[in-house]
Amino acid sequence: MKLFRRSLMAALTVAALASTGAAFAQDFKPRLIRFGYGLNEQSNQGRAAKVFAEAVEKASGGKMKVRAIGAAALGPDTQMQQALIGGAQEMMVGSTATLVGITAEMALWDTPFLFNNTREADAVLDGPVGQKVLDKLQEKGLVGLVYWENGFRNLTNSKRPVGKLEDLNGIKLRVMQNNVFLESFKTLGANAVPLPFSELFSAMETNTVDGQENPYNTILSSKFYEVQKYLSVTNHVYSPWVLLVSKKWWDGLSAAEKKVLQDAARLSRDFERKDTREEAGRALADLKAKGMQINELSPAESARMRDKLTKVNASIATQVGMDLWRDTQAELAKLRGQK
Ligand code: TK8
Repeated sequence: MKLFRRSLMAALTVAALASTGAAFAQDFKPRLIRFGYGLNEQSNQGRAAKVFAEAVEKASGGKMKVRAIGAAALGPDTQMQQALIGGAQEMMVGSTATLVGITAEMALWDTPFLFNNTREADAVLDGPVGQKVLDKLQEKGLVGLVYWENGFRNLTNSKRPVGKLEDLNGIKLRVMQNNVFLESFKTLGANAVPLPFSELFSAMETNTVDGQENPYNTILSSKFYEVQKYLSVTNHVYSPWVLLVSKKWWDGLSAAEKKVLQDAARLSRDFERKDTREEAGRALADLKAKGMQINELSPAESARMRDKLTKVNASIATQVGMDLWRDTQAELAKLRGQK
């Protein structure tokens, strides 16, 4: 009996040691965060991803490691979103527009001419309306941390300068994969084709599509000037990017680890917006130097485009819910000092 007890004790000690060893090893194995994004490393998205990665590593004392993987190497936005929901990938940054199929409220940001400037965008996105939209992601298995700036979108194509609505007729235009973008550009008379961003360059190169719309920064960093001759300044919508975490993975983090990610996310947001705006300020001259032909819409034609696009507002309001729509309009009115 005594002997039995002694060997049992020995066995327990060995087991205890083994489990302490395992816990020890786990504590010192850094948490690996696969962070995917769609643009290349030299883009504003790539630069900010690097800032985020460094901030996480520093604040966690090396216990959390971000492996930033760009150029859609982990798949286009929609594929990464599913990987996050399933827990196969930890984080990503991507367009809010491609999230609409998962969280209908994201369609709010696709409202044409919603923001007049970046001050309005920052205030609404970082305020209660922006937070309400982020919160909606949770029930779908995603945690939204912050919005980055993709920017005001402008048209490019290989056919002709777009100076008025009618110039869009018959132009095969790639749009982001969502019904608001599809409806908006159909309304404007273009032949709108939804396509993932990762397929866009080669689609333009092979003339599968004639054009696309994106902020100056992206037209530059993705070298669209190599396959697009005309750039028409439309500023038709402001696109945010959103920093997403897999909720499945997030729920297993300690409060301290969550804070590291939240703080780094805010830091990366502030860096990203500043960097993006600086680059956008120079980009038009750079694109001209690369050989693009740039035209602005006259105020009258710009107004016609705006008018025409108000048609899609009703369906966006229905999609996101009337309360959210009204809250947004009220916040904008307050920002514009209209009361
Ligand atoms: C990059 C995309 C891109 C977006 C688009 O993955 O798809 O046109 O503007 O920034 O999210």
